[in-house]
Amino acid sequence: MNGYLEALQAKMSDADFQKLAAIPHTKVHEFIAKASDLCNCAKIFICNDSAEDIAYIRQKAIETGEEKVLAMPGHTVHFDGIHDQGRDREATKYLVPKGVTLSKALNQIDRQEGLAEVKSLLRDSMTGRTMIVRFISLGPPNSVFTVLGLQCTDSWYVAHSESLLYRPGYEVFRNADPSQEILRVLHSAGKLNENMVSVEHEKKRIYIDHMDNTIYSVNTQYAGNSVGFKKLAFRLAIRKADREGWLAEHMMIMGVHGPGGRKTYFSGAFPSACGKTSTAMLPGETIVGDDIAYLRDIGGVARAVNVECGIFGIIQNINPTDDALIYKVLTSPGEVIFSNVLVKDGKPYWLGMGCELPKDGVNFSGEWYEGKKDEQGNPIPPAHKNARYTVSLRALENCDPELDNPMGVELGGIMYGGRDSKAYVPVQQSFSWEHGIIAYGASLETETTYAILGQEGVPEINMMSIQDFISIPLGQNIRNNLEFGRKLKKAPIIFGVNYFLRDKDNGKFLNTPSDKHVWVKWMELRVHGEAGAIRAPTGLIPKYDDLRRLFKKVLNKDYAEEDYVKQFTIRVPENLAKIERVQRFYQENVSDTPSELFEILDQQRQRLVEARKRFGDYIPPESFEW
Ligand code: SPV
Ligand code: MN
Repeated sequence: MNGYLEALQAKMSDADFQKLAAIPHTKVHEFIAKASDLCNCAKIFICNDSAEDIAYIRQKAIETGEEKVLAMPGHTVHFDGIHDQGRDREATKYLVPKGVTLSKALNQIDRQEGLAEVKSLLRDSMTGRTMIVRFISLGPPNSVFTVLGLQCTDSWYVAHSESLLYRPGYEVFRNADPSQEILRVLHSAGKLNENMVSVEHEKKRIYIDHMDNTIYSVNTQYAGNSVGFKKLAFRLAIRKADREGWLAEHMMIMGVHGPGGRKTYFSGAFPSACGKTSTAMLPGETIVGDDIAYLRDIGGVARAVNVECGIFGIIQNINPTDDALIYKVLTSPGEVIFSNVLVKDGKPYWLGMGCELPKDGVNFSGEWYEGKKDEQGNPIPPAHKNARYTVSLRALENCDPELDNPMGVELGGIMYGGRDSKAYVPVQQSFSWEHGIIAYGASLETETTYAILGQEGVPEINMMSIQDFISIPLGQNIRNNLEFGRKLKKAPIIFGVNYFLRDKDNGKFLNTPSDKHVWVKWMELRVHGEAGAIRAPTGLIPKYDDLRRLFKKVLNKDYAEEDYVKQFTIRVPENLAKIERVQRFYQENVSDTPSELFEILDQQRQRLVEARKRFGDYIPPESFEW
């Protein structure tokens, strides 16, 4: 026994002590002992992932009032405070030692200063409470992809969410080589009000100490800030991947059915609220993951796993017509945690669910009634736009059977998608791996959404959709991606997608949400060389006839040529402006940008300028068919 275990014994039952003692990592004991001392918890609960422990955590979440039971068996609801409804960029900082700076684009604070600050906020934060310890396997267990995760939290809701979202890791820890690296998270919800909601939002801090593989999170409950293995440990995983030569990505993974019964796997990076989950969940296709993927070169091919095994998804606009599969899960018995929805008579309601919402109920602001206003006098909506649901992927009918394959799935294609109302066409294929990484991945721009606190609709660079999570110099990340594909015997084909293009005259969206299914099927054919393409200045774009056939087959829709022309017209001024913004961003913010980025974008500019000379500013796709 080491001194740490002994020190912990007083706060644990015999059973919990035995569970912890069976884990041979002194580092684990040390982390828990230091967390316990700092936060001054009354008790410690060790979860060994047994059915009993898992049920106990859920029960405690209900008993403490962090979750309330809803009418449907298995359903509960959790509320986050009015100022805690999304990931918080301002409060999230990287701790950097003296003399080191990460890219200017990242929020950072001196390590010593930051540690002192966050520790002072965590000090005694668990007085009178139980600290829950969870062991997680990020990625399938016993696989080359497996990464160990350890979280201490005083929130039963957070621990419960982890039961649905992550693979159990207790046995993995027990059997792991004690020298193995562990990603660690210490979280406290901080001071709570009578509704069990964190109140000291101005003292919310999420600090990333990559030198010690530890994340500190305090005075927040929103899962993106508190469930350590979502975006928190992801930041540490990006560094680990950088050191070890693989990729940790903000990507969904899906299987797409092609002709002759084949299935082709794709991964896709999209910033929050840009269609990532809804792409992964397209009916008739299969879902491997909707948020975080690890990619490795195995035998010369790119293989990927889902780091998680559940979904913390946006519930707004989920309705029986557009999202039949998930709607069914959300309205049937089974384990679901709703957050920040409206509750009336034990039933959850959300915006865009396809029926009328009650005029009163309970929501993230407490008792809610139509016309209720916030402190600034703005009307409070019945449910938050970023209201979410948490479910296990296994609850979905179309969960892919390869979810737990320790070797992952082989990727045929990779998509990058932003929220771009002006420039990029709905779908295009890159000319090469490098062109895809630079022109679609590194140039990914998006207009800000409600998933992040702050103003909406502002266009900003979101490199490979990991701008908020990147914990290494941005240029280094681009280089890692370029290298990764170059080393493969067969690199996945890279596509750029954009579900948010608008008509330049009337501002209306040019596509409906279901159209993405056609783009996905087109990409599947392209991976196998079974659809044609037109060489446009920004990439290889679909031919009308192929899309017409696919629209009929996939959606039973007649696709008008006029719509095709509007959607796939190359908008030269908007594309030139985009290149300008991207290059400026990297020039001004990223000192280690590889020169290849500027070269590839210069070539794209050149192609656009030449096309403009021949065809003008707005070039219908058929002009390039020669
Ligand atoms: C996202 O916002 O990208 C999410 C939800 O997937 S969060 O857990 O908040 O990151
Ligand atoms: Mn995400």
